[in-house]
This record gives sequence, structure tokens and C-alpha cells, in this order.
Amino acid sequence: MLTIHGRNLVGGQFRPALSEKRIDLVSPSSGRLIGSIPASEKRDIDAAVSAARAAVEGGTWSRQTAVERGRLLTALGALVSKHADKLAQIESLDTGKPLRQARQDIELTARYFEFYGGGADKFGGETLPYLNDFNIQLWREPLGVTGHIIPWNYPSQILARTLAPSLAMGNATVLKPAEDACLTPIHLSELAVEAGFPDGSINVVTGSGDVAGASLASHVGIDFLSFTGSPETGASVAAAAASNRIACALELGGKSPQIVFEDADLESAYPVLVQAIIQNAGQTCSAGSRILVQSSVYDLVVEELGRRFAELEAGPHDLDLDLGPLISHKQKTRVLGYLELADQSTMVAQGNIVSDAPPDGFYVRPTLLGPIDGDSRLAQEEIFGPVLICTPFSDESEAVRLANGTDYGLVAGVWTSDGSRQLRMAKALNCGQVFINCFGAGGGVELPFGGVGKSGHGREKGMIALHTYSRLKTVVQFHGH
Ligand code: TXE
Repeated sequence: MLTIHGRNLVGGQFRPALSEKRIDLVSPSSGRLIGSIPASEKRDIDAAVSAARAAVEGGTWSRQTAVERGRLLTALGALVSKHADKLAQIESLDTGKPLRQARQDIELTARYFEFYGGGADKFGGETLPYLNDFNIQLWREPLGVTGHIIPWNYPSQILARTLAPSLAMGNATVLKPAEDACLTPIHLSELAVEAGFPDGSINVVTGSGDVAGASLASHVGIDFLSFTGSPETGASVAAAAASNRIACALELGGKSPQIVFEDADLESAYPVLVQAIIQNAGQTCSAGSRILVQSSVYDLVVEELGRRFAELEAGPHDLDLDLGPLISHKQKTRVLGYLELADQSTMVAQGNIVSDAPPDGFYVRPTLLGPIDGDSRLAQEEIFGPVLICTPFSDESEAVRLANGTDYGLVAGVWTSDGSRQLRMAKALNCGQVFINCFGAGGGVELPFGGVGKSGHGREKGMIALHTYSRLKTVVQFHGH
């Protein structure tokens, strides 16, 4: 079994935590030890923020042109592709996700670096019409040092999605990966150095959320914070950022509905409806975790979904089944707690855990529940596991009321062949992304992404992220008659 002992990257140097303390990592598939990471503290974060500050204030990084920054990002993307096999093995081992999904994640990771590598020298300011004799320019400048706290569900993809646009705009970065899964971030930091990123431009510091994460979120030396994780931690990091008067982008998950009308092409919808919840064992911020089905086809749809759920298999990451284990014992307990809330009469179907799955792995059977009341906790709260709930609706207005009836608003899917209804629904849905006759949990490098309400605010992905990671300066020049 692979055992990895990771190091921090601070100011271009790989090193353990200053205290030399470490956190053990376990494999979600077996519950067995697979390595350890530095248990960094405030002084490690201080060192990383100082290194980043030096990089943007006079360091080599601050002198790189947009073209050079773009080339570095593109080179890192190429290195990720070159080492894709190894990175996918590590991602799969560390998170428990099936190997083929880890391969897709690594492909997308490379794509983020490529995309923003191409974007770095194509994004600039503007001029404005104003009074005669004046020239008005709007400049796009880097923010300075950006802090990034990322979760364990898509460690490599989320690292790339948040670091790449920030680096493209010329910021220096400090990233704190999640203590439950951070082996790919550690490997990506090594590839970043190999690609030639100057000292201090990328710093990666591992550790627990309440120590290393909280130190980064509250650090007076950062100019912007990007956070992806739970709404509760999101609120606490946003409060810390506010006390330092810096902005933040928060991506805090969702309870994303897929709305199936009676005129939908059901055969095309079924595999997508299932995949959108079992991908990453349901631990996807944009998982399609609620299905709203028009009453006239409710029984038909739920019966077919039930048939498909009963065939699903969960097992160790390297068996590459439909889904792997959950990330940790804590997540497994959380998801089983939600299943206990379900009335037995609403249990439609459950998939299986393969018999050779190690007993100490964090497996949960994929489960289909319905009909579930739209006001119940199962319909309102993010379960973050392979649990899909079904709720019937009678007409378009009830579908909208149910779809918008949670505190979250990240993504929604609409399945209907009526073109006018597609647009009416897209307008009425209160969320950041709407998919029509398709659904894209994760992925979509080009597509601006972010939520409303409890799902957070700010947008990442796509060219819009270059706005997020830069600041506008208005320059007013009087040039005379
Ligand atoms: O999240 P946390 P957890 C949701 C999902 C899941 C729940 C709990 O519903 O069941 O959150 O997961 C760091 N200051 N999502 O407990 O705590 C932590 O080290 C600063 C949705 O793992 O938010 C990690 O790096 N940082 C989500 C990151 O925050 C702190 C993905 C996320 O951990 C901190 C993950 C603190 N006080 C969970 N405490 C999505 N949007 O995709 C923790 N952290």
C-alpha cells in the first residue's frame, strides 16, 4: 500500500510544520493509515502569507508579464496531464472515489490550468466616455495575496479552479487544503515548482480547519479569501474576513433540484438523474439531490429510478464501481443519521455494498426515497451522501415553489420538451446555474459557477473568475483642449 508523508510548500521550500507535528491520513476505502501531513499552526500560515507578500511586492512573481504567467499556468497544466495516471491513483486512494472518476477530475484539473493559462493575457481593462478633455481608463489590477480554503470532495479540481484564475491575474496565493484529503494538492504543489512558478507565488499549507484554516481566514496579511465548504464554516470565515475588511467568495453547497415534467424525454433523463447523485457518492456541492416529478409520471419515473438504484454497487476505489465510500467516519455517521429520519414507507430502493468491501471503510448504500414532503429535513438539508429524494408536483407553479423552497440555491435541472417552459423555468429558478435537459454536477471549467442564499456568493470558473480575482481602478486623466 502506498504511504505518503506530505510537506508544506512555503516560499519555494518544501518543509514540515514548524512544530513538526503531523496529522494521520486514512483511506476511506479501508479505514487504514495511508500517510500523514503537516499539522500546521498559525506561525506556518504567517510564514506562507509573508512569502506570498514578498512575491507580489518586488519578488520575481511581481515582475512577470501576463504572457509569462499564462505560460507558467499552461506548463503546469501540461505537467498535470503528463502525470495524470499517478495523480488519479493518489486522488482515488485519498478520497475513495472510483479511479475512473479520479481520472476525469485530473483531466479537469489540467483543463483549469490550460484555460486560465490562455486567459491571462486576454483580459484587460476598459475606457469610458466622460466629459470632453478627459481620458478615463478602468484598470484591472491584482488583489495582492489571496487565501484559499478548499474541501475534501474534489481536492485537485477545486485547487485548480480557485488558484489558476488568481495566479492568472498576478496574485500570490496561500492554499489550505482539507485535512481529510490533501495528497493531490501536495503533489500539485511539487508540479508547480517544477513548472517554474517563482518562490512565494504558490504556498500550500496543510492542517486542521480550526487551527490552520482559521489562522488563514483571519490573517491580516491576505487581501481576499476564497472558501468552499459548509455553510457554518463559511459564515465563520466570512466574519473573520469582514473583520479585516476584505472580500470573499463562498461556495457552500446546495440542495439542487432536478425537475421532471411529464413531457420530458425520460429515457435520456434517467441515467443523468442517477449519475448526478451517485457521482462522488453524493459528496458534490452541485449534486442533483432532489427530484421533483410531475404527478402524472411520478410512479413511472420513481419505479424506473428504483430499478436502477437497486443495481448500483458501492465498493473500494480501485474496484472502480458505481460509487466508492464516503470520505470519513464523520460523513458516514451524518448520512446514516439522515436515513434514520426516513419513514420506512418512503424507502423505494437501495443499492448494494460489494461483499469484499473492507469492513472499516466508510460505505453507505445508495438510497432512493419518496415521496418526501418538501418541508421535511430530508428535503431541506444537504445530506452530502448517495441519497436521492423524490417529491411529486402538480403544475409549473408548484414545481417552482418546491424548487425554490430551500435556503440553498446552487444549481437546478429542468427536463421538459416545451421550449417556452424551459425559459420560464430558467427565469423563475433562484440559483446560480440552470441546466436544461442535461445536468452537469462538477466540471464545466468555462461555466461561471456560484450560488445564492445559503449556497454562498461570488463566482468562480469561466472568464468571470478573472473579475473575482482582480480589482478595478478608475483613472481619470485631464488632457486639456
Ligand atoms: O466542512 P468544513 P466539513 C458540506 C457538506 C458536508 C458538510 C461538513 O454538507 O457534509 O459541509 O463538511 C476548513 N476556519 N460541504 O466538516 O468544516 C476545513 O479544514 C477555517 C460542502 O468537512 O466547512 C476544510 O479545509 N477553515 C462542500 C474546509 O474548511 C476551516 C464541500 C471545509 O470544511 C474551519 C465540503 C475554520 N474554523 C463540505 N473549520 C462544497 N461546497 O462542495 C474547517 N475549515
